[in-house]
Amino acid sequence: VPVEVARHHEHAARAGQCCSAVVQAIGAPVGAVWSVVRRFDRPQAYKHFIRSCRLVGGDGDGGGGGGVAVGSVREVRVVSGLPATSSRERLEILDDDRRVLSFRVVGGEHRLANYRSVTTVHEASGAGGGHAVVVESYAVDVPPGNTAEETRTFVDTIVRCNLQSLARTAEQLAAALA
Ligand code: A8S
Repeated sequence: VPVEVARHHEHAARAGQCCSAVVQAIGAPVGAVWSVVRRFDRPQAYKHFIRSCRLVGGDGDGGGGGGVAVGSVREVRVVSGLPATSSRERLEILDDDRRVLSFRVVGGEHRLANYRSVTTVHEASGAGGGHAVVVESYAVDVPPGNTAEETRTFVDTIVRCNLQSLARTAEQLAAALA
């Protein structure tokens, strides 16, 4: 992993915050994986806890080709059964060359204040090509009444589910295009 990409995962967790990272191997080419990850306007394509998503403005300028610009804000509605109903999230980094996406939570009804995450997609070495590794790291405030460990367990579970689902989605996409 190039050092300038690895640096994106060095979260400066402040007091009262916790951070962690999840790694997922995917049996699909990096291009297929990135094409799913980069769609900040369509997280529900693989994040199954998200029921719907709409862009609500922000200072992103839109941009054609099925993408959105840095500064765009999305509002996601969450499926029932979670301690949350909605989240407002701002796109912070979208780097198509290095395959880096980062967003941060700017509002909503949930307990993960100041959540920010960075997702990077990498070519898997070995395996004869056509495989990827995704790294997703985050930092978040520890909610009042919870410990850092409880918070990490909760968020790691969501992120792991999302990345497993991303793997299935990208693998199906790659198979359909083969
Ligand atoms: C993501 C990552 C996370 C999303 C969390 C951790 C969330 O959408 C869900 C439940 C919550 O309690 C918080 O990449 C929040 O989406 C599924 C609404 C933010």
